[in-house]
Amino acid sequence: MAFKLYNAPQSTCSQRVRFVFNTKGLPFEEVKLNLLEGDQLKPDYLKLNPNGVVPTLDHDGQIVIDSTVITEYLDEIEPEQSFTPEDPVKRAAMRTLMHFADEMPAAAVRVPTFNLAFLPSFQKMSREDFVAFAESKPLRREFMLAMGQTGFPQSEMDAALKRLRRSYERMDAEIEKSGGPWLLGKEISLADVTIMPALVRMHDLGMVDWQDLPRVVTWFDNIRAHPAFKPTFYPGSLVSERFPHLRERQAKAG
Ligand SMILES: N[C@@H](CCC(=O)N[C@@H](CS)C(=O)NCC(=O)O)C(=O)O
Repeated sequence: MAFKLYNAPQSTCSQRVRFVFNTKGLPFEEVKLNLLEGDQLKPDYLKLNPNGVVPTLDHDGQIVIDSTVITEYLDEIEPEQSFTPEDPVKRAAMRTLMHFADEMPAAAVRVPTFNLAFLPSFQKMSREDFVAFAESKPLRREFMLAMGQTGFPQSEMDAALKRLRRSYERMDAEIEKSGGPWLLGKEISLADVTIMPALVRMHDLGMVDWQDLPRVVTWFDNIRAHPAFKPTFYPGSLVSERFPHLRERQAKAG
């Protein structure tokens, strides 16, 4: 079995898949795409993933796209170290939380990420190049054009931060209901893996807003202590490592 993962070190969706690979100890070849240079929009890549995003899995020539689909696929073909509960009702609860993670924190985290991490790179582009880059994106065209080269307005930032806060509160309620320490109870599941990168990103941006939710604090400590965490977030996986202006911002904030 040969696995090739087209991904990007700092991509939150890629991090979900790397976490599953690393937990299972499955060797995989990593093809690293530079998303700011548009590797994901090149014709050969679009043949693999018409959405023009990472990650994409090539498993012995079979292509699987979409991070949550890939993580479920990996769990099906390699059930050792399973992330999926046996009980169908619990499976359904896991998938519900995976959908929630995609719709709420994973979508909301793009606003602070783009405004704080990526915007300076887009500001260096000419207006024409920026619009052409945005328009070449199958999935994120309108998102990029809405951000423009001045960034999302404060009202959008505030709304995204509120959506993130409600996501942490939802996590807190789920952990309380299941008895923890993970979202569905004693065993880590794909729900935890799916939601994880949004919290890592907010932590990386210096915008932690869950300190008053001790169950979420413990959850975050636990996932960072998981053996798969370090190999997943290898050096260069954090936006603060890639963009020096973020380190300056964090240093100023103390
Ligand atoms: N639903 C997709 C979303 C993938 C996605 O948004 N990937 C981002 C990185 S986390 C990307 O490739 N962005 C490139 C772009 O916006 O051009 C998945 O879960 O795989």
